Amino acid sequence: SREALGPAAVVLRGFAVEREEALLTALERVVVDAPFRHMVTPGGFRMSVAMTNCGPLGWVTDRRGYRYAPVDPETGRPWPGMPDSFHQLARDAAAQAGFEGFVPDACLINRYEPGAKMSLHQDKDERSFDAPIVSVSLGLPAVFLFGGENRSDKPQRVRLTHGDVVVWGGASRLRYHGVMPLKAGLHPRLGGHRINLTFRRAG
Ligand code: MD5
Ligand code: FE
Repeated sequence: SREALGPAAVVLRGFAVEREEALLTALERVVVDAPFRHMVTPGGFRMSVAMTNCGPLGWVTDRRGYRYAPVDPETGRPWPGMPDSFHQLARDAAAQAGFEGFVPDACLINRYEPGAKMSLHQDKDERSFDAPIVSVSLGLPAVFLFGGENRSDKPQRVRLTHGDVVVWGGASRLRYHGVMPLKAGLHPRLGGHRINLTFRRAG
């Protein structure tokens, strides 16, 4: 099914479910080369969400700031290649939401454990805001906060569960958003975690 969250934000409920085995097998290979790590914000706080990346560019944060980088600062090697199953899912979901020809060059992989959250923020480290962002939820459910153009706008709460894919484009691309602290639980395939794949055109 296809629900509009906003002017250019579409939830494709369960879109990734039939691809979960391919996605999770590919994910296991990515994290062998680029393990999950807790990055530090420019303000010196350790993020509660563990992250890694695949594809030509990876999003990183440290005391120097936020940026996209071609090399994993932890390993000194390029990020692992973007698996075909990831790339195809992102392309197919974007097309389903009306964005034909989406070619991501960055996939940020976020791993939430119980209590992990993401505070309200905007995604604005990308070179252009013309391309959409495709976000894939796997594992434990989360409450997503979908705010407005100003930090003070009261966010809508949206429950995202295993296999849900959201495509954010156009006017929604710069809206404030976040994730509420994850509630403990047990997902049959991912155990006590939520994984989010965030596909972007960054460079
Ligand atoms: C997550 N991750 O569930 C989310 C999914 C991040 C992040 O926010 O920056 O890693 S991406 C949700 C998103 C992206 C772009 C625009 C909007 C939401 N939005 O307009 O609400 O781990
Ligand atoms: Fe974000």
